[in-house]
Amino acid sequence: MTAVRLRAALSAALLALALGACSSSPAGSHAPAGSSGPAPSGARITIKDFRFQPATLTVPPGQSITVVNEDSTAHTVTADDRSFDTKAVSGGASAAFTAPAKAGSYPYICAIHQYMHATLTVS
Ligand SMILES: [Cu+2]
Repeated sequence: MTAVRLRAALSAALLALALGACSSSPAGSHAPAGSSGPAPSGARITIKDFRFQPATLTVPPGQSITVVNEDSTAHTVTADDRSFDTKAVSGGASAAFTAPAKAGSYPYICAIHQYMHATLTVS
């Protein structure tokens, strides 16, 4: 008899614990997966509103550069001299390329929207 009562009390306590754990976990405290992982250690170019940000970026030779396209249309990061070219990066997607090994100033455009200009400086 007492064993049955004990078990009932136990399961009630467990239920309360489970409910408490549930309601104490704030909804939406976690960022959606993929949108904000650990910050990449390399450089980054963000494309937004048909503009490269920053418009001028200076990196060491061979630096890995992440390109994040925050527009809804595809863009590219294409060096005028073709020393780098991400090809089309879909809207909302990201890509990466490696900065040239040779120091210098590398103007680049979006090959799809050729009025989009920016410069990568390697030094
Ligand atoms: Cu574009």
